[in-house]
Amino acid sequence: MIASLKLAALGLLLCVCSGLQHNLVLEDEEDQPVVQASKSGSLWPLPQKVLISQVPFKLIGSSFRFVDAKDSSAGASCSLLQDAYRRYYEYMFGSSKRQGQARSRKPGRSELTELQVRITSPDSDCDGYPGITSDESYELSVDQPFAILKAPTVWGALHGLETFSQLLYEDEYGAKSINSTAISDFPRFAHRGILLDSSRHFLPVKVILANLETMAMNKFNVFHWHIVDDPSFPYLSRTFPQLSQKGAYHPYTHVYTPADVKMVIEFARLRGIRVVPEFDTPGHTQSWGKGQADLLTPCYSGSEPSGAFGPVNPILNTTYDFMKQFFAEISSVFPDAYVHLGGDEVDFSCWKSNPDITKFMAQQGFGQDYSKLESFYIQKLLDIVASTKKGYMIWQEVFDNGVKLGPDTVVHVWIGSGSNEEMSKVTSAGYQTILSAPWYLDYISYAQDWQKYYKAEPLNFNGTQKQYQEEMANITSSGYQTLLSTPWYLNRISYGQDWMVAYKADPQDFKGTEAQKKLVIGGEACLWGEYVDATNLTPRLWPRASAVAERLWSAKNVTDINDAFNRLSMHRCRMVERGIPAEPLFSSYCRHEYR
Ligand code: CP6
Repeated sequence: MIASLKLAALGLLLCVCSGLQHNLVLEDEEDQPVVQASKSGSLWPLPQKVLISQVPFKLIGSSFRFVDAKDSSAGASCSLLQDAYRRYYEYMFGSSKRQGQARSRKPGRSELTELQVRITSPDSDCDGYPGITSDESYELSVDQPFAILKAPTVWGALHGLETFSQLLYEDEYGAKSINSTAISDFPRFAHRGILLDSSRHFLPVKVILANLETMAMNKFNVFHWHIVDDPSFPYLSRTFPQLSQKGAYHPYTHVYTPADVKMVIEFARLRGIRVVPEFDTPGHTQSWGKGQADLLTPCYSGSEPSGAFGPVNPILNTTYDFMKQFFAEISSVFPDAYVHLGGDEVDFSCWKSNPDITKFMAQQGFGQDYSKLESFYIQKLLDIVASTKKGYMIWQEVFDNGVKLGPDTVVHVWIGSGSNEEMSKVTSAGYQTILSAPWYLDYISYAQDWQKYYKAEPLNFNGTQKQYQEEMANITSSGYQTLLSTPWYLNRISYGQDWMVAYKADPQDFKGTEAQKKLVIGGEACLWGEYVDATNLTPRLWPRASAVAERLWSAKNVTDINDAFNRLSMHRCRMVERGIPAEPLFSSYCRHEYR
């Protein structure tokens, strides 16, 4: 038994990406991973049920084919599937140009030549869009004479193809094999998202597409597009083109045209990913004001307008006329059943300064409670959006302020890492919820940590504080020269393996009933854009977001951090091999380094 496990482990060590030597020398032995091959190879996120045998089959690019099963409800006419076959063929065997002649020789006895794909439900969803209720399950059997992938819909088939490609491994001569395997898989949570912010910095479409591609490798299924915010308005609206003309960083080069948006949505669809756009109001709207007069509240200094503007002006009818037209467009441009309406971080100071708002507050009997005014606005906005037949997501403040929400509203929890008290509150009120609080991937050491480095002073070591300063004092009092590096480790935002913190957070880890837990539909990793643009977005996001991917897909009890480390290291090398500049987890190497 033990001998056979060792053999399996050896076999797996030969996997495509496992040219990794984890010779870890770490400060905190207990928390840290040890050298070991996972019995699940390089699978990430880990499927619900996996049985990998020790029986290997050879795979040869020139004779291997993806084939639509005869009784499949989606075949050659399903371009989504055909497109996916091409993608996965290239991932597995490299660009088709390098492949030699077609099947001229007879396949060997232990060779696998076909993966048959069968969509079992009469409606394969090939030409539709994925949604919150889509069936993403699949079953994969790798055996002779061929492998079989069965899934009710194309969405499950896409996940199955990714898993199949992850089973492939390479020996030291580059020969590819796959072991006889049985997998039955489905996600633990239906909403598994990534938030990208294209307002703080413009993100070229190319970067967005590369991240959708990587999301598919990690079985993420929601792209939460925080498309506009205070600094810029890059969404080119057909109805209100002046919004981006005036509000984008540049009216032609830093905008998403209708064609760009279409491309993003279709690219995502072909990978089973929903695009949920966020148009955040009434706060975070400075850029809206540039192209839409009278939309924002004029702030006052004393009895005069100061020239500054605050949140959306909630007391004008024109505001709601605008929102009606604007969200009518949004609901037709974005096919997903949900839009995210924001509602976070509303600053009341400008509203407080404005005499017209003060008068309105008195008329409405709101007293000094500006969250009542915020609720007044949101209430009207929700009714407008509901009339476009869309569901909506909102940040938790909207719920906290007691706004009456539609029954299918999704409350997005982002405040307070760790303790999930808010999840408990939201679900006991009967609302669906998703968690982001522990997954601010930009929040490791949020803001300008260069200032910390800048402020550190090598000669400031009389007395107190930092250990390194004491050390400097010791060394120099013995008469030696020294130079300082301790406060200037710039290679990591938060030094060490911070993916583990994300990995350990569980959205359902709060006190509540089973009915409450069912309302937790998933989570999102957020990469806010203040410190991120095309130059650093991808390595900052991956593989740290992969930790979130496994938490949201795999079974609750998949928590072995050593096993996760081993699989994730290999998964990261696989992303690198596929051209994604995902950063390393720790000292290691990949067989095929990033080029
Ligand atoms: N932008 C918007 C942001 C944030 C939020 N909304 C944010 C706040 C605090 C942190 C990170 C991000 N930058 N529109 C809050 C949801 Cl730490």
